[in-house]
Amino acid sequence: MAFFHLRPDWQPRDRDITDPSLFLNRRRFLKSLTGFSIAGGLLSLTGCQNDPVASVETASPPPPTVMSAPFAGVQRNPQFANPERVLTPRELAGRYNNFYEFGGTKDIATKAQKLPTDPWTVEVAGLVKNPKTWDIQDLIKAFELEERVYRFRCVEAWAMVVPWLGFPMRKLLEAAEPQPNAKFVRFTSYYNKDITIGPGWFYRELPWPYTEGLRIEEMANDLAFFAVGNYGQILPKQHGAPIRAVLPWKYGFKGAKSIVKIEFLERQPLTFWNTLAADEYGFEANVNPAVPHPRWSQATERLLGSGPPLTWQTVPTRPYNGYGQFVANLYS
Ligand SMILES: Nc1nc2c(c(=O)[nH]1)N[C@H]1C(S)=C(S)[C@@H](COP(=O)(O)O)O[C@H]1N2
Ligand SMILES: [Mo]
Repeated sequence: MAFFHLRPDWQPRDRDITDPSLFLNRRRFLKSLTGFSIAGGLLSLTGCQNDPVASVETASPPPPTVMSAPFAGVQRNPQFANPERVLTPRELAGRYNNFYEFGGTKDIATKAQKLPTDPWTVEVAGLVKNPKTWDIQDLIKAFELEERVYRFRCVEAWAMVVPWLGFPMRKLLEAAEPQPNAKFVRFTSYYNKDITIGPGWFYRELPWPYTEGLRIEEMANDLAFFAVGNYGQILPKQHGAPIRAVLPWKYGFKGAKSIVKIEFLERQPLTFWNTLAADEYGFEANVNPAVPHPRWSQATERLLGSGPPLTWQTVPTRPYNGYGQFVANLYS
């Protein structure tokens, strides 16, 4: 099946909707690491006022997704059909991205189009009975796909609601059969210094490739998901095509994009953000309104595109991003 030969019909727009205050924080942090500024354009101030009227914490589930050909017949999992919050418009989710390999600005949707996704393999390695290098198309065919509408929470205190297409991580775990001494998993993102790593030498100093990790029990949890599409279409490159992790009870940085390697390990792995600043980006990184980030509160979050047009609505942050019933027992 010519699955990933198809290109998403997504088109970048000229206007950037970066939120300056939050973005500058991380940018300042990156700058503080070396004392050099990241090259970048002026930030737009459009669309940053709240819409006090919009009711975004709605109880009605979003309408069914129109599935494009590769996903025809894929069903929404009824357990994850109602995020009790308005769906983020696809075009907003697809142009407000973090993908530092392509730079520190919010226009990486355009820059990420350089990512070569065909051919693509995912190596499953380390402490497993069945190590295997999967062709992405075989990997997708191996597991039944489903749709899940998840709340998503970035550590920068913005949030969105996205319908992802993919399969639970547990299915890959069962296929790989970790050995008893495998306690952690590490995800490694695509890295090619000639294609990625943003502007200038500064980026070469960061601990590439981007890596993230989980405890095995976290990977086995119902919520842990590999996404290969969203909004009924194959995953746009800026969202981490052709396969990325989605861990809705954790801050967004835990969800490594464009995964090329999945390794099972005995020890907790070093990860990208944790290596840069362990006090700011913990390994566990569960969404928690009671624990502020060292440089900002996590008590509330700003919902991307939650009012007309391009406004942000401030809503309370939920413990575990509202998924405590699934995961709280992992942390007792
Ligand atoms: N490889 C890689 N994965 C990544 C990142 C990144 O910079 N590189 N950013 C993370 C962060 S901070 C967030 S919030 C989410 C953003 O996902 P989205 O752009 O699809 O919304 O991707 C995460 N995964
Ligand atoms: Mo993030």
